[in-house]
Amino acid sequence: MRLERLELRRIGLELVVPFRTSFGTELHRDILLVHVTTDVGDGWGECVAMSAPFYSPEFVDGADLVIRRHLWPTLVAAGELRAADVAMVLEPIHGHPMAKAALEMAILDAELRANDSTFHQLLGTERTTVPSGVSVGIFDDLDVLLAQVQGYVDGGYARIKLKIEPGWDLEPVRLVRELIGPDMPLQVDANTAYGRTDIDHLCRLDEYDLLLIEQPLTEEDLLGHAQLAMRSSTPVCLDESIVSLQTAADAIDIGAAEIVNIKPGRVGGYLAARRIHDLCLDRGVPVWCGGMVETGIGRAANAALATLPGFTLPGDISASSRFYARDIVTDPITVTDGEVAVPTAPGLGFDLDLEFLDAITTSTDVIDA
Ligand code: OSB
Ligand code: MG
Repeated sequence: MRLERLELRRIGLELVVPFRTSFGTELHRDILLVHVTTDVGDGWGECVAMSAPFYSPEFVDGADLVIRRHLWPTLVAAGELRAADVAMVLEPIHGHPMAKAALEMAILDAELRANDSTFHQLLGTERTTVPSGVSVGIFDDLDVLLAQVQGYVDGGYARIKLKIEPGWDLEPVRLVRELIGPDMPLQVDANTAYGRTDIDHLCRLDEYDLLLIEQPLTEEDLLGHAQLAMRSSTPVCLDESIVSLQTAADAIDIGAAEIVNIKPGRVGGYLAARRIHDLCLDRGVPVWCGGMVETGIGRAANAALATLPGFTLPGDISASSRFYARDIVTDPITVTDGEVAVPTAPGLGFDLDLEFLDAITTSTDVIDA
């Protein structure tokens, strides 16, 4: 296909409840959508960069700029293109995986729609539903946390993930375990909030029978995670550290990643995400699909990705209503019996509610090829 036009859309959405992690609190989302028009039709992608560079170096204004200044012109200069070529064409530009992933998504969505096929069909998988987990933020008050968790248990989620940080770890985990009972899958995510000197402390989580502990140490500290993995009976899972196929392979080899969280935005796209999945499957390392508080665009694609056979743990693919009162898609993801349905619509699997999208659009910029 040939690229003809890029539309950069910024939308504003409020979260139904503030989402606090060890790196900050979010309530108002400023999301960049990319809409690509080609000679065979159009497609949409969602950039998962957040407003500020607290989770990773990317942030939404930076993603917007690198797309218009570098990524889009490079893709246009490549001429005739398929979605599978995007990552390779963009390789000379260092970093910016979330910005790259958004463009690849839009081009993949366009390509699939043009062929009247789905991402699910491209992956060639059989599963029609995937297990749904929920990520629960940090609160000022333990009672508020327990009420939130109870709500998600009542909502049918297949597993609970608690955000933790120093001062909010052993006690919330103990109380939540007591509340949900021994059989409900429970895991924690520290978003790099601890250091190597906390390894003894983190081992005290072992008594709560957690599925995994996600990214307790800094992104660069693969060795520290390997040291924790040797000491702790709770499996160590990496999120922020896994930025490429190479880091995934190395982290597994040195024993730093007993489980891998796969987020397409963090690794530069859905096709790179699939390759990391394939590597982990080959090495016998379980994977699960992470979330970045996506709208229905990213949520649809994530649900399809999670049908791959190595995704043996529930993903952070919760109902749209966990974060948003109203989504930008016509058929928002819901949870039934702990599972979300893999979308069947052509393309990445969503149709936009254009009227609502227009109502929440804060800026639109069009760049012709
Ligand atoms: O570390 O998994 C994370 C949300 C934003 C940034 C980082 C993370 C998260 C989540 C997943 O915990 C939230 C979701 O989309 O369900
Ligand atoms: Mg995480």
